[in-house]
Amino acid sequence: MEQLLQEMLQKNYGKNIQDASNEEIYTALLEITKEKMAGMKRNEGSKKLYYISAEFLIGKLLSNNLINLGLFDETREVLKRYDKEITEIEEVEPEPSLGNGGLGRLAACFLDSIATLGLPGDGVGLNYHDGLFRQTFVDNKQREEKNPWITDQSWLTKTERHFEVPFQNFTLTSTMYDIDVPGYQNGCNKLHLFDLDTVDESIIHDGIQFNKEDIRKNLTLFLYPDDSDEAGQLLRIYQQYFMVSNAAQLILAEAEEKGYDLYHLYDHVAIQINDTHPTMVIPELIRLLMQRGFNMDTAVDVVRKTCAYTNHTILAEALEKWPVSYLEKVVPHLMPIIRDLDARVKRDFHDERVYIIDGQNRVHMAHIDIHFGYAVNGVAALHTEILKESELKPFYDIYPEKFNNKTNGITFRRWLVHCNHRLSDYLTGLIGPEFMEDASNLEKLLAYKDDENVLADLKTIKKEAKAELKKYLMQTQGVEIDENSIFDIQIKRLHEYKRQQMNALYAIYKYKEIKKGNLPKRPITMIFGAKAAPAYTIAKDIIHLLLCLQKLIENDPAVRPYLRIVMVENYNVTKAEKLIPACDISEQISLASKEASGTGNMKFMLNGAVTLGTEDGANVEIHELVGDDNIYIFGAKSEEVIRLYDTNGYNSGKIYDGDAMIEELVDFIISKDLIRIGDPVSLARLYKELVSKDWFMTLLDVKEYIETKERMLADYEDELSWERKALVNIAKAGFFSSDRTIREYNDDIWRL
Ligand code: F58
Repeated sequence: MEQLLQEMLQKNYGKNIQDASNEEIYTALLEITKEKMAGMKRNEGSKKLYYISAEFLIGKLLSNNLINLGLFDETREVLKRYDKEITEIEEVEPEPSLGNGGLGRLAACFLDSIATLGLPGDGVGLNYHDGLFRQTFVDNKQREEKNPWITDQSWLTKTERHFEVPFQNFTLTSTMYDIDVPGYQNGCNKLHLFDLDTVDESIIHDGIQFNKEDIRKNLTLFLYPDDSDEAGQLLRIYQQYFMVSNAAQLILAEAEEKGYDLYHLYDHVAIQINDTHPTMVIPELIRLLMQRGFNMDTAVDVVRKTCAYTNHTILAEALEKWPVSYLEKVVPHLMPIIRDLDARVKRDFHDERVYIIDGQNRVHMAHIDIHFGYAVNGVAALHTEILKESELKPFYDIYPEKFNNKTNGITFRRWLVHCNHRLSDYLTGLIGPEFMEDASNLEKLLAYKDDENVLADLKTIKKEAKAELKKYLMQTQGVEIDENSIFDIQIKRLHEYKRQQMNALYAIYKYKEIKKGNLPKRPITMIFGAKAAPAYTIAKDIIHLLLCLQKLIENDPAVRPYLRIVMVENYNVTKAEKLIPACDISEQISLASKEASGTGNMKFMLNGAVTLGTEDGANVEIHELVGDDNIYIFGAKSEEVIRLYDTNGYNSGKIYDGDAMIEELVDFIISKDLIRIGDPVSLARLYKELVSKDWFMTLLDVKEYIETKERMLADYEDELSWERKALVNIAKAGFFSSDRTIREYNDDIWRL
């Protein structure tokens, strides 16, 4: 590596390592890595997977690619010899802004595991120039800015592949960009990102505003552009069709290049539809096969044996339903096919809950996936049960054989080896390196459960990570935190069902206790990271509340030494990698039944944090694995929550009126103390939402939440027993390796 780096720096800049800047070293390493990946063997086979997804939240790639190529340690050593830190070189790399949350990060973990297992499988998505927005805080509120990430030297390689994508009045020519996905000690796959050469970033103004009608210029500017009006919704349909038409054309082109018989496409291709955004790939493939001479029945049959669908949520708002009139405007050539599919369903089933086109002339995208795909999976055991027993019950009754569970996973290369090399090195020393190949080997750690030296080492490792986070927050946001405090962290999309507002009520509780003189044994640092969708008003109000509380406490010398709130600006993968190793308490407090799985919960556990959570999503499986002693569970169970929804039995106002403590906490949102700092309209709106609606039942669980957190904080003081909990969590995390998840997808669904 030393020689390669010297040569590259000489060639590019006429410099040696000693004199090169971090930018120059980064670029040289990028080029070296790209060359190495270009020379790698491709994962091949007679059947290939195409994972189509609107999001791929891949994070920075340099370190991970080096790890998977087996070059990381060597590179780090070479740089050290020249007094350079690889972590500082990495700072130069922009983070690709191609995802929103768990769904997109899952897709990225899956690409890593697919390549690592040697399976032929590529990702297909869009090359958003400005990604999801970049978040800044102004006047204690979220502001959205564009988030450009594509630079001259990047991981993207422009290819010679172009496809013609037809829309109602015009046809667009796409360009395919590729990012190599190297497996860990295995072959390489690709992420294909489609784009338009005519996209024009200069049309963006005032944050993230732009002309929504100018499709040639705006198509791939943003992920999830504002869809609060018709033009915005049409733009999303344009994006989705552009993505899937390119995917379908690529799939057929590759199959034809290999000489496959398209009548047996399913022997050579599996298509995974990640959430409903890529659903139009079904009618599009049918259309393209019919262009090649298939009749409709045969095309439907082939496509049905090729496509599988993953559901990531039971929230109605995310199950897309497009008005027929919108589809007619954007993709009129798909409508005859969609109508034909609808007619088939209406012919075979007399239950309007399973129709594709409903009585209000809306097309239910998930229904297309379920009828015209061969597999439907949920992403954690509880979630899949809820799909089968309530949300998708009418479909489960028709097609029980299609439904299956695939509990999510995370790649340990990024979420342990890369983000927490101290812990990973230590584990390797203690239990050997086999866990890198087969994560279930982490259980060997259980042998040290009562070894005080090991427990003390784990504590030291955590402390070092906390000190590092402290440094990072000082450098990036100018806030100074106390590394001896308890780090209590909630990082995830801002959504009412995830209940950041309940955590805010805890902060209010603690603030008031401290004011009364009930000081905690140890200071608490509450850390949040979250972006709110730009049009989601209440989510933005919750961010405002958190920022106001942060300000209130910062300026209160009586409270500040004991309680801090830090809202991390522009939370993303890079920041998650710094926060997770430093965490003591992992907040997983969604309303039971609402969080399909969660994956942050797995990352925290793997890094030795203890979960404070509800019986929701994958928390249920974490609980089963670690046992009652090593997790803190509270709150209503999913059956109760579902019953409350079904019977209209929840009334937050009643809880508020009937409990003086809850009333006091909620009232604080509109107290003089906060109104002085914040926007009275925003705070009052949130207050009103909680007392008069509270759709995600914050007040139902808040008391038990506070009690459980208090117990947890007290338990933290018993050092050995806390570290034992951390150890058990690490040891039991092996199940959540995405290598396991992908093996299951392959065994049960893809059969590559
Ligand atoms: C997430 N979904 C689930 N959706 O919420 C989480 O429980 C699960 O672990 C994860 O998928 C992976 O299965 C998610 O991130 C979105 O970001 C939506 C995208 C479309 C707009 C609405 C949000």
